[in-house]
Amino acid sequence: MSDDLFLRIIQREIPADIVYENDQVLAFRDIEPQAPVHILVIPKVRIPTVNDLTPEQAGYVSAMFLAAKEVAQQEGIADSGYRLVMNCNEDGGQSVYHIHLHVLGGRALTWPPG
Ligand code: DGP
Repeated sequence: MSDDLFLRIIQREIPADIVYENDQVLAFRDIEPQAPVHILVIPKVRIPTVNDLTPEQAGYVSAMFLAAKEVAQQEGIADSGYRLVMNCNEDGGQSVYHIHLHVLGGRALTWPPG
């Protein structure tokens, strides 16, 4: 059994509310939503943090952004606006070590973050 929680979601070992999928990425609702729409977009390969990204994996990063755009349209927040966030390591607030793009929207979001 993998110790990578999000790989276990990809492998359907852990249930998730999946909203989008293609051959490179999976998107599902965050279990602790911070906004009316809070979806995580993840690559279907294990990349623990942004620091681990290689040039060969760049296609996954573009696939994540394209999926985020699709999800925002699906959720009806593309025009009102949304935020894409990726946390890295402890000071960045990362808690799951499989890179993920947070898609947040459905309300006005404050800036700068705390
Ligand atoms: P981060 O702190 O940037 O690493 O974000 C991790 C997010 O993952 C956090 O918002 C909560 C979410 N999360 C953690 N465990 C699960 C889970 O088992 N299922 C789902 N859907 N989301 C999870």
